[in-house]
Amino acid sequence: MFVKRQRGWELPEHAATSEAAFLNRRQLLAAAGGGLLLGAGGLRAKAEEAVDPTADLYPAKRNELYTIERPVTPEAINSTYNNFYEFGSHKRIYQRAQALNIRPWEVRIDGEVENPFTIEFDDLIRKVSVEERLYRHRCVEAWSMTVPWSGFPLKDLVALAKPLSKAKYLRMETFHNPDVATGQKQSWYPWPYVEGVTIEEATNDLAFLVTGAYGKPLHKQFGAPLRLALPWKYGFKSIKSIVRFSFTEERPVSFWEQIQKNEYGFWANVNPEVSHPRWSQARETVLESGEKIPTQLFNGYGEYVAHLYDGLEDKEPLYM
Ligand SMILES: Nc1nc2c(c(=O)[nH]1)N[C@H]1C(S)=C(S)[C@@H](COP(=O)(O)O)O[C@H]1N2
Ligand SMILES: [Mo]
Repeated sequence: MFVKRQRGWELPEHAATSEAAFLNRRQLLAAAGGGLLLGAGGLRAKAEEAVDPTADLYPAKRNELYTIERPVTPEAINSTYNNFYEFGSHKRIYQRAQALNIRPWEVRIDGEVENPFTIEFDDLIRKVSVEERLYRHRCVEAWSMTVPWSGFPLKDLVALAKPLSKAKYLRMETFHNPDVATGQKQSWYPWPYVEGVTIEEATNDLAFLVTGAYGKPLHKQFGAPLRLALPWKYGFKSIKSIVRFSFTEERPVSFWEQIQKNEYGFWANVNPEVSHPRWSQARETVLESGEKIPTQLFNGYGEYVAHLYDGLEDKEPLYM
């Protein structure tokens, strides 16, 4: 059992959203003017970008099927306000995250597949086709942003993996290295970070494996070199810095689900009408403006994904 103390996910709504509200217009302008917020960590990241072996893939061609109805969140804001508990349970982890070594980066594919295998990230990315998509992102803490992600459909990785018919779920795991990611020394968390989806969700067109953002290889704080984007679900489902994909018969237990399952369930589909036990999900604070806007069912992606949940409504807590 872990010791009872004040933790990030236990903050009341006003505290959970205060940092988003705190990014006021003046800071937005300061951030836009010269990328000053990036600091030393950002400069180091820039130097590494120059030698990134995937740099030739960016900017990737935009897939116009995926559009947003509000402006893209400025990179300087989005890349300095991150949830990445491996580097700390607050939002200002971008400098610490630069300690993550993302080369070489091996990805393990195992479980119920024809042949388990390990592949270098740089080989994996050459087996797929990278495109750009504009996606909304809605954190369970009631803030949101819009991002130009680059990457490839998760279903393309599923196809490479060749799952057996008994595989019903895909379980994903983040790296585990407490020497580099000091948040992982906090032993009351069930490291490594784990997330999971059904095979139907994994092969839905919207499920996107992210390798870049803003026309460049992914910043470390975004979960380089490989993270997920599931824009119809709360942000914690979009696992960062993935090292392992396992196909399973049993439903995997997610990191947050293990910590507090009545607040952060397996399904976690966005729904403005289903409150978090400690705050309303009806509205969201736009990261860059502090504006509060209505939250949409499935974060506005119902036409793509609503059918995945037909017949499950009364059986499963789909929105928690
Ligand atoms: N491994 C890992 N993945 C993670 C998290 C995390 O702490 N660790 N945080 C999640 C949460 S709560 C959100 S909102 C998004 C944040 O992504 P961003 O920092 O790129 O905005 O990442 C998700 N993926
Ligand atoms: Mo989140």
